[in-house]
Amino acid sequence: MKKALLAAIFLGVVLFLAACGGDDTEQTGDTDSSDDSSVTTQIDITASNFTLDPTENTVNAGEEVKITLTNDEGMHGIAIDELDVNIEGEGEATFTPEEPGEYTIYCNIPCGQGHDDMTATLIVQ
Ligand SMILES: [Cu+2]
Repeated sequence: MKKALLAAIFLGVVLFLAACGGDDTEQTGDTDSSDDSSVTTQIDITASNFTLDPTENTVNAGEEVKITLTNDEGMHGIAIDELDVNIEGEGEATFTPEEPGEYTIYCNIPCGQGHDDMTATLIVQ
C-alpha cells in the first residue's frame, strides 16, 4: 500500500512538472520589438562669459526633453521657470513641455557683469 501511494505521488509530481514545462511559452522570435514611443529630444547648452549657446532651441510639445548644461567658462546655471527646470552649475534636467510657446532660458547664478545677457529661448511648437 505504501509503495503504491508513493508511486502515485511520484507520478503526480512528474505529471505536474510536465504540465508546467509545457505551459512555459518561450519568448523567442520576438526580436527587438521596436516600439520607440518615448523619443527624447536632447538639448545641450554650453555656458560661457556671458552667453548661452545655442540661443534658440526648438522642441515639440508633448515630447520629453532632456536638457544638459556644460560650463565652458565661468560658473553658470540655467533655469526655465514655467517648466520647473533649474540647473546650477553643470547637470541635466528632463521635462515635457505641453504648451506651445516661447520660454526663456536664463542663467540662475549671479555670474558677473554680463549676467543679464545670459538668456536663450526655448521654442515649443
Ligand atoms: Cu549668470
